[in-house]
Amino acid sequence: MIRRFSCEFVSPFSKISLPTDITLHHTELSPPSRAILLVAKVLGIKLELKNVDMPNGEHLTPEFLKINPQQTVPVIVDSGVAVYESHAIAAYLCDSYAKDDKLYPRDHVKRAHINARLHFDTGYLFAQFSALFEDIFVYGATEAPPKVLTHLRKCYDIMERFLESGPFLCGDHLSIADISCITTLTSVESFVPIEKSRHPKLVKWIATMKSFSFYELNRTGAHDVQEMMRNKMKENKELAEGSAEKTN
Ligand SMILES: N[C@@H](CCC(=O)N[C@@H](CS)C(=O)NCC(=O)O)C(=O)O
Repeated sequence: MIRRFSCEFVSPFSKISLPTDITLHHTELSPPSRAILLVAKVLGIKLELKNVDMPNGEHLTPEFLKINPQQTVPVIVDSGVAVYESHAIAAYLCDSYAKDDKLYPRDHVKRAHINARLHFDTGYLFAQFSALFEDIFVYGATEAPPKVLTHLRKCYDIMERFLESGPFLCGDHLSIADISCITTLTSVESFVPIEKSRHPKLVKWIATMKSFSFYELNRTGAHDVQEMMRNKMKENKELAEGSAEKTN
C-alpha cells in the first residue's frame, strides 16, 4: 500500500515541501527507515510511503531484490533510481534536495566527521540493535545477551566523548549523523538505561533531539520495537520453560 506522506508537519528548517517523485520502502519499526522519515521532514521533502511487510518476507521477493540486493529497508526510489543503506540515502537526499548544506555540509573536513559518525551508527550502535533483535527473533533469546549490553554501554561512552565538542554529535550543528543515531539509540536504550551521572552530555543530547518537532516521526516506532522485543523474549521464555517441564 502506498501512502502519501503528509508534510504539513512543520520542520524547524524548512516549511515548504518539495515536489519530488520519491518512494520510500520502509517499516516504522526499523530505526534506519525512521531516520529517512526524519531527514525528509527536516528537508521538507515529500515522500510516497510504501510499507514493506517484513514478517511475511516481502523484502525477500524478486521484486524487492531488484531495488535492494541487500534485502533490507529502507530503500528509496527516486524517479526510477534506487538507493539503499539509510546513511547513503540521507546523504543523497541532502545532496539532491537540501536548500543549504547545514544538515550535511559540503566542507570536506566537516563532512568527514559526519561520515565517521554515520559509520559509527552502522558499525557500532545499529550493530547492537541488530544483534539484539536477531538473538531474540532468530535464536530465541529469553534475556538480552550480556555481550550486547556491554557493547551498548561502550557506545554510550563513545557518544559521550563525541559530545565533548558541542551539543550535537559533530559540534554545534544538527547533522544527519544526529538523526541516524537518535533513531537507533531510542530503539534500544531501555535495555541499558542511560544514567545522567555517567553520561550527562548524552542525556542532554537526547532531550535536545526529542524537543525537535520532527522527532515525533520517531516516537511510536522506537517505543513499539522495544516492546516487541520484550514481548518476544517473554514468549521465548515461556516456550523454553514449557519444553523443560515436558522433559522432566
Ligand atoms: N545499514 C543498513 C541497515 C538496514 C537493516 O538492517 N534494516 C533491517 C531493518 S531495521 C532489515 O531490513 N533487516 C532485514 C533482514 O536483515 O533480513 C541501513 O542503514 O540501511
